[in-house]
Amino acid sequence: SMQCFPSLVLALSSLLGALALLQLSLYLRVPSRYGKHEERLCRPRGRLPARCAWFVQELPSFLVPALLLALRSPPRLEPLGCRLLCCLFCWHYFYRTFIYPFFTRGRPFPLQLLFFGTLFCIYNGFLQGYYLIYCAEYPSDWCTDIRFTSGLLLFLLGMGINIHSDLLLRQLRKPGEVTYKIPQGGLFTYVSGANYFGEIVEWFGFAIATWSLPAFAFAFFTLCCIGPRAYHHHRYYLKTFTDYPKSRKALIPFVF
Ligand code: NDX
Repeated sequence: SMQCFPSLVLALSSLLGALALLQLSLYLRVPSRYGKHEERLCRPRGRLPARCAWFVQELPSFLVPALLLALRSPPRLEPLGCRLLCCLFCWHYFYRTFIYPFFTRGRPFPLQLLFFGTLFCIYNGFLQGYYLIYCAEYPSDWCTDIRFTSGLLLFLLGMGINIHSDLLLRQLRKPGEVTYKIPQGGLFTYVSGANYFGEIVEWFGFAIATWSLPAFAFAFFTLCCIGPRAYHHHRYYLKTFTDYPKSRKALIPFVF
């Protein structure tokens, strides 16, 4: 049966960190080509409805750790920390897989990116799940440790911001509409990438709560992936809407 190989965790986490840097160098200059940044030339044949695309792409990040958690024999009852943290990860991806796609009013998603997105979700789902279920060791009072409690708080806060902001974006469109408007309300009052800000806070909270290399690597990946995207969204809005609120920042309220 499976066991912990620390060198595997180290290798997979390092590769995730390297992918993060690759993304940063690619996407600082040009945004990844989906949603409002898709090039007009793209043929409709190369796309899948947003609903299917997000479901397929994010499913492995829920399924892989959930299966690892369920199938481990003997089940890992101790310490509580590992199961709880693994459940947090699955909880986010339960939302992203089974709830978010069914309400999205997004444009069809490019198949090529869907392919890489799915690969990424398999990879990361395995890394986080495998680490928490087979490798992580926490003292029995981890749940009262300041890292766990503050990290959990940040995770919940970030998730709240992310879900609320996704909802505000969705309400900008009637079903079937694909036009872009100026997001209003919630954290959009302060930043153009409110949903991204929430997601980034969420995964740094998760990293602090798990205090692990794989989780910090993933938080860093998230920052490098959607941080530049928030900046490109911001530039798009400034270019498109002459009445765009001048005081609004790209990603971090009052700062950047
Ligand atoms: N999926 C994470 N890299 C990504 C898909 C793309 O979960 O090859 C990373 C995620 C993947 C990426 C994923 C990994 C890296 C990939 C990349 C593609 C290339 C890249 C594979 C897996 C790659 C290397 C080089 C390393 C191999 O029509 P529309 O779609 O624009 O409509 C939008 C709508 N909307 C508006 N409606 C009206 N008016 C406006 N002004 C509007 N503005 C937006 O709202 C959408 O329906 C919706 C949200 O749009 P947007 O653009 O704000 O968010 P989006 O980027 O679609 O993300 C949706 C949610 C969001 O909450 C975000 O935080 C989360 O997913 N997310 C997204 C990406 C990654 C991620 C989280 C993470 O890293 N944790």
